[in-house]
Amino acid sequence: MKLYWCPQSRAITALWMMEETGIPYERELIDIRAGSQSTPEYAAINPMMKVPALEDGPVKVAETGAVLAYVAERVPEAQLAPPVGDPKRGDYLRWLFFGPMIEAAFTQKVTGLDLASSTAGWGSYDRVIDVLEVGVKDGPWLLGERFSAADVMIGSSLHFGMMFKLIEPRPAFAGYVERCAARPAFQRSQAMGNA
Ligand SMILES: N[C@@H](CCC(=O)N[C@@H](CS)C(=O)NCC(=O)O)C(=O)O
Repeated sequence: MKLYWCPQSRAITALWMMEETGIPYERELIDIRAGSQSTPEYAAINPMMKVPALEDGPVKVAETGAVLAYVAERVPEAQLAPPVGDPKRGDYLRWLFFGPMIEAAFTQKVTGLDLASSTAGWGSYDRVIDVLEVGVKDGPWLLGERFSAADVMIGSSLHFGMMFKLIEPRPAFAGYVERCAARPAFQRSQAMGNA
């Protein structure tokens, strides 16, 4: 598998995921600050011309949640996804695809966008934050004792949100992000991603 990525970008989430699998993979730098994403060659991999994106033989995957879902299934031995039929599968998928809700909530907070919660797909900033708190407070992971790709998605978003003070440091968030940050794969991805 080849991960298209760039330091100091959302691609660090996918990098963390690749590191969690423990398998070898290639990395190709797309320097988004130099405009390397805006080429017809890269648009053929991700039509949105953003990082991350993944290539696996003839398969091309873009969007962080999709990359994580793909990798979790591609490397079943890493046990980063409850299999089909597992009672935890529903919660796993819900959290795996919850990343864009958090992003929308952060955007609402930063811009002060005033939108009825019945109209906004994410409800409201407060609703997203409260639901997240319930999700992470018991721990150690979203699915209990089992770490999964969903933690990579939510852990990354909460780490980012705490770093940039987009969420209040509630004890449940601080504890969860601390547990994520203690993982060697997280630390390797941060070291590469912030180099
Ligand atoms: N929805 C995308 C967002 C990816 C994204 O926004 N990537 C930014 C870097 S943080 C990017 O590639 N920006 C370059 C550009 O838009 O030109 C995902 O979740 O993967």
